[in-house]
Amino acid sequence: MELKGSSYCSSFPDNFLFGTASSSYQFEGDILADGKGLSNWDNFTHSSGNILDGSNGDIAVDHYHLYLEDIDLMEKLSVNSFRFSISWARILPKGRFGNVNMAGIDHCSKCIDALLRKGIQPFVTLTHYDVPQELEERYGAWLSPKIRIDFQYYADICFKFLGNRVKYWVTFNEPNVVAIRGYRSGIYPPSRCSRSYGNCSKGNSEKEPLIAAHNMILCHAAAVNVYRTKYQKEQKGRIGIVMNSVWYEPFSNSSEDKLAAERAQSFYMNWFLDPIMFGKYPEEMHRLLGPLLPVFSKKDLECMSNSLDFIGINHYTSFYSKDCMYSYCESGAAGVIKSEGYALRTAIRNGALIGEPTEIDWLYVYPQGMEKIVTYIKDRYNNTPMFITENGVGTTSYIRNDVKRVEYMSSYLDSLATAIRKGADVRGYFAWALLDNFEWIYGFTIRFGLYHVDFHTLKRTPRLSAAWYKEFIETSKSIQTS
Ligand code: GBH
Repeated sequence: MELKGSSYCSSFPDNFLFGTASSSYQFEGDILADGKGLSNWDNFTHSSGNILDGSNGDIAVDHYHLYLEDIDLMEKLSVNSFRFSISWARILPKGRFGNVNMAGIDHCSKCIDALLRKGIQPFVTLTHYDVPQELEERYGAWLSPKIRIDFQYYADICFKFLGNRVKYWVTFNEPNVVAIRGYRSGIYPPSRCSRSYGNCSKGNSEKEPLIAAHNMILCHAAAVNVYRTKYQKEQKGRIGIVMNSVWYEPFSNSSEDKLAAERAQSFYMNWFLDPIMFGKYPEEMHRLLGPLLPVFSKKDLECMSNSLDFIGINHYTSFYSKDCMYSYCESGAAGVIKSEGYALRTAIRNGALIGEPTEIDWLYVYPQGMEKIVTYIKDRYNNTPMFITENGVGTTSYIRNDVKRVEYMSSYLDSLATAIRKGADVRGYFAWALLDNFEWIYGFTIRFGLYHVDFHTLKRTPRLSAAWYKEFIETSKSIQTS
């Protein structure tokens, strides 16, 4: 096998976590097993027209039953960590309005024990897009401040029953994507948006993303607060949040485009990280949104700033960012441009793409973006410990000899190694994903796995990238210890 990429020579710090990532809805299946309640995603995928191939996560890749087999695959890959999420509705089928489902907790407990027996650290997310449908129906989930009580209660239960074995907790996966896709474009549940932004019958694309985000930030802070006051001292774990990150490269050298790229970051990632770290929204958001931006009360602020131990970064792609504040932008509805900080996101400049296109419409190969986004976060957030909680590339074809995926991972890891050598405190990397799985609105049409999954027989077969990743990890570990 030919192994491309100079990252072979770069060493990662001692105790660096190399893992693969997953999420409950995309992997587990058996959505009614052992007393589980329905989630917003169960509800959404069962309404027709929402998922490209009409599929759903009822079976997904049956990880709920095949987890021991999957952990064996991880052992073969030589990974020392596994990122997965807990399905909130398995633990609390009706949120705080019903019982704690001990069968759901037992299942998580068994997974964690099985991982630890193989020396694989669990890296556990509390919500990866999914919430109990009950909470959506009772009070509109993220749109209501009531969700804080539910999320804090749920987090407390997870820490209580599982926290003695978990050293890494994540409150949210990509709350920025939840806010944008659930409440601005409406393409994720609860499908809310204004007509001018998408195709929804109810919602307000200007206000609701901001409200949902605000409540998610408060939920995050509440969960961290419970962890720190009740559990952290004894359990000795760390807690953070995972953001979707895009590197925004200024469209030109003009100061207008540089400011636009800065605003794009503020309206996407700093939107959450600034309040969590500094107790306030980015200055640009205040300036451009004015009274639309929700306000933190004095009491909220008490438990908010510095409310994380690490920043999780999902990074896949980069875009150019073009100014629309000082100059006129022809494309994009005026409202959309405003809600993205008057910065237009585009992959093309003077007829050339920012990077090699892939079979995924939003994903361009721009490995330098990895070093740039990590360095950006390091500088803005005082080199808070970071984990690359997702990175990878998808294909629409069945391909087993996935040379493109190997090239992608190799070049992004190389770029990450450069950031680390220049001083970024990055402590782990998780490939998305261990297996092909249910890719949200794309259903089963996009494959991100190091292992191919036959969606009929559910048989897992390693791709070239699995062998490559294994060798990469083993080489890095041997450099660390030599
Ligand atoms: C991650 O999402 C998810 O965490 C994971 O579950 C998923 O399977 C994986 O990536 C692969 O897609 O329209 O403003 O949101 C990343 C999905 C899709 C989020 C593209 C950002 C574009 C910007 N991303 N999207 S926006």
